[in-house]
Amino acid sequence: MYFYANLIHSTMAFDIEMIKQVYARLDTSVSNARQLTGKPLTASEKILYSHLWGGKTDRPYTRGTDYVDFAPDRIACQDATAQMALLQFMQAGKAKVAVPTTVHCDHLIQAKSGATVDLKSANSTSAEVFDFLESVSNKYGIGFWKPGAGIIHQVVLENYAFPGGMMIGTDSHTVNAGGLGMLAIGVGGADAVDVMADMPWELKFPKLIGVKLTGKLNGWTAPKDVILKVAGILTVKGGTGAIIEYFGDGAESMSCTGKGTICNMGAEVGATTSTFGYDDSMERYLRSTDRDDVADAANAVREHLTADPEVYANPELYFDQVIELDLNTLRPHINGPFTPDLATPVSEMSKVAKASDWPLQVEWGLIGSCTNSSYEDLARAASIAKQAVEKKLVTKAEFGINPGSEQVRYTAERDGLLVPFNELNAKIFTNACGPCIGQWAREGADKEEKNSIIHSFNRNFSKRADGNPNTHAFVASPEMVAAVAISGRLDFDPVNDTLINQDGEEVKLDPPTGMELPPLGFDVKENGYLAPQEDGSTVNVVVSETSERLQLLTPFAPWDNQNLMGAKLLIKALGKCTTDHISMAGPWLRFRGHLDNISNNCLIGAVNAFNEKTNFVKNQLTGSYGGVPDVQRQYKAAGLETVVVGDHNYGEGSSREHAAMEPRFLGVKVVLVKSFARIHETNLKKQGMLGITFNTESDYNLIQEDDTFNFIDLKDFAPGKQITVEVVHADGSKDIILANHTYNEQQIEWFKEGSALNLIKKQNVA
Ligand code: MIC
Ligand code: SF4
Repeated sequence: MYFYANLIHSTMAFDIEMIKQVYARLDTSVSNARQLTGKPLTASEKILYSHLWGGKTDRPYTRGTDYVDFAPDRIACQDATAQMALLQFMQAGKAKVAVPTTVHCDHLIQAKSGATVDLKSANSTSAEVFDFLESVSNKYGIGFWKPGAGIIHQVVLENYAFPGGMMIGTDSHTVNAGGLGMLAIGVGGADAVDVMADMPWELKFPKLIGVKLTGKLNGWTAPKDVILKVAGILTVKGGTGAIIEYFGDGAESMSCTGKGTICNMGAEVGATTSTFGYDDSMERYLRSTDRDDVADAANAVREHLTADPEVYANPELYFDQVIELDLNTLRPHINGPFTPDLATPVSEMSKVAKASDWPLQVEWGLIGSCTNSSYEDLARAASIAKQAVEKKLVTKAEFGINPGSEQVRYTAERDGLLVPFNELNAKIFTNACGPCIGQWAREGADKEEKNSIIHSFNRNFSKRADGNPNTHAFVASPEMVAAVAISGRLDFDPVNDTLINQDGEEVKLDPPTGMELPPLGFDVKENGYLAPQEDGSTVNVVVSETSERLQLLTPFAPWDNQNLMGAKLLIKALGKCTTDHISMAGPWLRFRGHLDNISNNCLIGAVNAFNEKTNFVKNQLTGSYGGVPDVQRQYKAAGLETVVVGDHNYGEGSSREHAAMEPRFLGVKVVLVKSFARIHETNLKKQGMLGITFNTESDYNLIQEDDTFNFIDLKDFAPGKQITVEVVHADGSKDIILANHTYNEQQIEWFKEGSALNLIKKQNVA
């Protein structure tokens, strides 16, 4: 039986012994690494070198080149990705997970009427999935956070993250835990399965980007503006393959949850992760979240939990790239629409929005998501909402709020922070992802009208929040979201503009205020945590054969060791092709545990380069056009393998491995693109796909609609060796092009076996 573990651990942080062990080995591993590299170390390198699989190395690693095996301390999974991760883990033949692991139910809860009603309805619509996750967790020793407990990354920050630790999570925003000085990295489920099954976790040793923050945030500027600005500088792929390490007096002056916001949105620039060195703000946060034991243990090894002083004194000597931001002069920004890196200072929004023809009227202001739903976020946004009430302003847009966790919500309610929002008729949704992942029953969205919304989330890809391609979603800090929603204007600049109130008076909003932590401490009645049984061997996990939401996995077929000949082009995707384009979320989240059913969304959002339409590709067998999954199923039925061609940063965004498993399941064999986003590239490899890049980018232009591909030297697949692709056009003419790949020996084994999981199974049997 499950029991409420908060009764047991109330004076102790979760897994404190594991944390102490990590700290106990720091001294040796850090000095070893310093000696090997012959230089002072960044905070990131200290964490990397103290988490090597097997404990140590005898040579320094080359950043951006060497694949390294790591031993993460813990794993976090959310409901939408955990299903596939755990379905895979169930095949690995283990009795228990090898490292502390948690599952968080947060993605599958729709925001419609408000928390009470919505949670009840999610608990009934998704009962089958929640029950499955609960029983698998119970069986394999995994901590389970029930629906309504909160958003994975807030719950992790409040309970599990610790300075100097390394974790992986099956969600790209796992990186949020960098706010507490961790290296936390988003991965696909198959990567998590490796670690759950007591195997090393492999990562290319990242490059390092240093961001020096000087000065202090002031006025309307918030931590969010730091990352909105950095996103504008680095763009959606500028952080690829790198860890971003923030430092400087500006970093120290910021709250821990504010740091979390900055790290969280590092996912939007493609960074492997982001982090900060341990400082007082983190200590305050640990103590306030009832983890004095972790704070004390961290204080005892403080020097190892941040960079060596020489590094921050001369960052250009130790980082691959350095960016400097002065917080004194940083201004509030709004990013978007459709991409999180299009940064516009609020003061210029009027000009830019008019020139770009963005709808100026704002319909909704949404506050929440894992990136901005802390106590401080709610407090600062509430200070704006309160002014609106006091200054008799009528809110022009609707408000929706998703608190980050039950602990945040309970404490915020106790401290009266929700009162002004209620007075503005805001909808307080469940402590869950909600609109951020398209779980939003927005009235009228089906009319597909052009409109603007503003939110404090991290992603704003087309259709993401409400499914409407004409919704222009803008990203800003919670306090800016509040101000813009109150004014109802995208170009409202609270620093300079005034508003007219109910009495016809001109009023101005004062800059936000708000405590970083609750003065009376956090509190919660029922945190929603269920601890697993000590011995789960008798727990039965049931997956019904007729379920439309869950399906046991059938292993993918191994490679036949032959050159791949006669593969047809399925789609040549034009421009941005994120994981939302490859495997849409929103309504499709319900099929995340059923590979066959979810495959019906495969690439339906990708734009076909030949007709600029979505989900409309030529079937080379019949000459007719159809939806991508349908056409692909016809190729599969005909025994033909296929190729997907794509542009830059293919697979940007989420960690969802469905974006790799679906094409694999349907019979796509190769994804050939200009460049990949990190997690997606690994996901493809794990699932036994061939993910390769054009050696000459312009060769993308050679690919035509009726093309057939021959991979004429695939038999010699080897690390560092290019792959030759013969592209045969409809008129019989041919182009020979070269493709690059980043597979190492081990990853080629995955390809040979058909998937990484097949290899694990084989090794377990052996
Ligand atoms: C997202 O923000 O896109 C998600 C939904 O949290 C994803 C995970 C998923 O697709 O389930 C992510 O960021 O990894
Ligand atoms: Fe949930 Fe949105 Fe955060 Fe993803 S980005 S974990 S959907 S709140």
